[in-house]
Formats: sequence, structure tokens, C-alpha cells
Amino acid sequence: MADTITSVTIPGTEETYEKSKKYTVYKVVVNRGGKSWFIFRRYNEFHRLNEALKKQHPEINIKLPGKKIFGNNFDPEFIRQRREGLDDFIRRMLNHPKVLEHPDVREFLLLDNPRNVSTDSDESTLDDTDNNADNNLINLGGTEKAQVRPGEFDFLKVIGKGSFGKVLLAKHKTEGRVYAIKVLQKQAIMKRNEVKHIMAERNVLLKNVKHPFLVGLHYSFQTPDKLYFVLDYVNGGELFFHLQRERCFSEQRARFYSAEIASALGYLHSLNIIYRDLKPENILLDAKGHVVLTDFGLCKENITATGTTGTFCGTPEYLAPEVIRKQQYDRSVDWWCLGAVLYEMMYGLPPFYSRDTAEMYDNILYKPLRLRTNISQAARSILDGLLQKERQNRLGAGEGDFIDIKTHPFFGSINWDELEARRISPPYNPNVTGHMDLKHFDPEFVREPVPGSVGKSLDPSAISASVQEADNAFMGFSYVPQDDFEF
Ligand code: ISQ
Repeated sequence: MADTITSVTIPGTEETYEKSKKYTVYKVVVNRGGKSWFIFRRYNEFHRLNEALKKQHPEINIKLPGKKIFGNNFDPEFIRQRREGLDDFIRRMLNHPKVLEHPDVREFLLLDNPRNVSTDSDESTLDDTDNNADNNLINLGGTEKAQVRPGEFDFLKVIGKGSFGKVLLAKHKTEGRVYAIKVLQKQAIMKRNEVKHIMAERNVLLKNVKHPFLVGLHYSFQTPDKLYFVLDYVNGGELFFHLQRERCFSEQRARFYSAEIASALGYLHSLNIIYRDLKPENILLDAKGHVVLTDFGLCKENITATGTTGTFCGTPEYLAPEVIRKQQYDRSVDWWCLGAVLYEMMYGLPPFYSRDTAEMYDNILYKPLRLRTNISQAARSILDGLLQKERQNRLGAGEGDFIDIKTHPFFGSINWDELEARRISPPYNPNVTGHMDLKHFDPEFVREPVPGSVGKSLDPSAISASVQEADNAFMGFSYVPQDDFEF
């Protein structure tokens, strides 16, 4: 679905441009059938619309924020409150199907402007199964809090990037709590024909996934163009950030991390979820040093077997042979990835590594695994089992799944109940000072400014609209220190 933003001229009468008549213009963002556009309206236009509606539909009693009789109408706090009131007005109005037939409403929202009428081609990229296609909504299941808006958060820093969007550090304005918010662009997902992935994502979210070593999803919400996942903020850094500094880990340390990862994967399998592309950047440490996997069931990045990196962000070295071949895969794909992580922790480089990506793919597919003898026999045995190229031969591929991993001699010293209760002391303490401590995050991301559009508030419904302060391009019209209404 094309989510085109059409430009609309600002309606104005002569006095609009008179120097002495300054007023605030509110930006109304309208979304319908995958199209979004904005229009600029003054308070008195809302007022006129409300009067017309009251006449024709007296039964619909929606309150418009009142006029301000005294004081400064350009006080930012007053404007903010009024904007919220207008936003509320427009949302409530759109809850009544009848109002959309009212010519004044259609005119106000420019619904019949030819640029805003959806054409078939706008929706040509939609998956047939997406029965919410008309209004660009994705069913986020039980985690969705429809009333939450991006404006409730201060977006502070970019802390991660993927091909569909970003992960941002954000602080809830009233709760004061800090979260990692994953923001996915619906349009990017649609363009890459990834609607099915999102559907898979929805299905995962419906399952109420909770595990000590999986990032916690607090809730999700959406705007017409974006999906937001409000996640725990985990600030011990990427596991591989620490590995790079130390080159390789002791066997004991590698055992601890791989056991926590295996436990999380086993849990996902018990819910019939396959992680599929476990990769270094998705393995984080929390403030105490426990593993936290991110991105399970969230959008998988678009990985191609050709080695092209056009849409692929990150390292491809953990791809299992069947994924490279685009063959059928099952949960044993995750045990391959576990083997790859464990191998890298022990030897300092991924198995089958080559700087040349095409050669690495070739190695993964055809090169026999070589295990140097500087690690224990049990470690070599588990790596050999996990890194079997034929998935049927892989450790964990049988009925037992995670049980076959758990009971391997390499994990002989692990008390799994203690481990899953987070009662085994992590081998390394990331030493973060608090929630806001960003010292383990890649400075390249941390420096990046938060995109301005992230915090913009839009709300979905069959036709949805939200009222925002006009952005910079129209600042000339807003916040002008004068009177703003002229009835
Ligand atoms: C939580 N905390 C830090 C970084 C993250 C990256 C992706 C998903 C969740 C995260």
C-alpha cells in the first residue's frame, strides 16, 4: 500500500496574510486507505465545523476546546492544550460514521480532493490476507494499547538500526521510565512485501512471550505510518561488543552465555516460534550481565542469499545452510545459530568465516568444520553437533529439541533451574551506573539525532486524523505572539 503524503495548499483568506492578523495554524494529518495527507486549519475553522455539525447532528455532542477570552493565545502551554483538545475533537468526530457524509466534514478534511482518493494501484503491494488493508492498520494483538501516542515519549537517542526502522531510547514523559522503542516503517515493510512477516510478528505478539532472557515487550501501538514496540531498555551492551574487546571468552563464560541463549531459544520453540536469524547484534547483556535476546518475532531483516547488502544490515555469518539455500527450515535452524555463536565465543571468529561474503556462504555450504584442539572435547563435540550442515543430523533436530542440548556433556555443570531463575552469577558485570548509562552502545548510533517524525502523533481508524502543531515549514504561522482568534 502506498502511504503517500500529498501536499495540500494552506487555505487562507486575505486576512491570513495580513501582518496584523497573526494566528496559530494546526496541522491535521489525515489517513485513509493507505494515503496520508495534511491540511492546515485554524481554530475558527474547527469552530465553524463544529457549529455545522451541531445543526445537522444535534445528537452528536462532541466538545470543542473553548475560546480563550483573556490572556495570551500564543502561550505554548495554551497551544499544546488546545491542540490536544482539537485532536480529541477530531478523533471523536470520526468515531461517528455518519459525520463522514457531512459535506463540511469532507471539505474540512479534503476527503474528495482527487489527490487524496485511493486508486487500485496504491494498494497493489498489499497482501491479500491483510484485511485491515483499507485503513493501514496492523493487528498487533493483545499487546496493543490503541490510546498510546508517540507524543507521550521523549525520544532521546538512536540505539540501534535495522532495515525497517530504528530502536530509540525513549523516556515516558509522565511515568519517567526509560524504554527502548522499536519503530518500524509500515511503508518500508509494505514496499518489501514483508506484510507476511508482520503478520507473523502479530502472531508472536499474541502469544504473550515472556522469558528471563528475552527482551520484555511492554506494549505496542501504531500510527498510520509506523509501528511502535515499547521494550525493556537493556544497557549492558552487545555481547559481541565485549567479545571484540577480549577476542575470545573462557569456556566457562561461553558456557554461561550459550546456556542462557539456548534456554531462550528452547522456550520460543515451546511456543512454536523459530528465531531463525539469531545474530550478534541481537544478543545483549542486561545491567547485571545476563543475556537478553531482542527481535524475536519482530520483523526479520530482509536477508538474501545472493550476498547483496542492499537491504541487509548487519553480519550474515550465522546463516544456516538451509537459509542460504532458501530451503525449508525448521527449529533446528536456531541450533545452528547457537553453534555459530558458541564457536565465535570460543575461537574469536565465526565458523566458516571469510572477509569475502560470497566465499563465506560457500564455506557455510560446503567447507568441512574444523575444530582446533585448544578447547575441551565436550566443547568440540557440541560444536560439531550444532554445526551439522544437514539439518536432520544436527543436535537438537530430533523430538527432544532443547532437551538434547541441555543434556549434552558440555552443559553438564549447568543447573538449568538455577540458570532460568537468573540465580547463576554472570561471569562479567557490565558496570553500568544506571538506566541511562549508554557507555556500552555504539557511539555511531548514540550520536545520531532522533528523526523528527518519530514523535509525531497520528491515530489509526477507518479514516483517522490527528492534530499537530504545524511543523517548521509553517512556523511563520504559529507561535506568533498576538491574538489568535477572530470571530
Ligand atoms: C533494548 N535495549 C537496548 C537495545 C535494544 C535493541 C533492540 C531491541 C531492544 C533493545
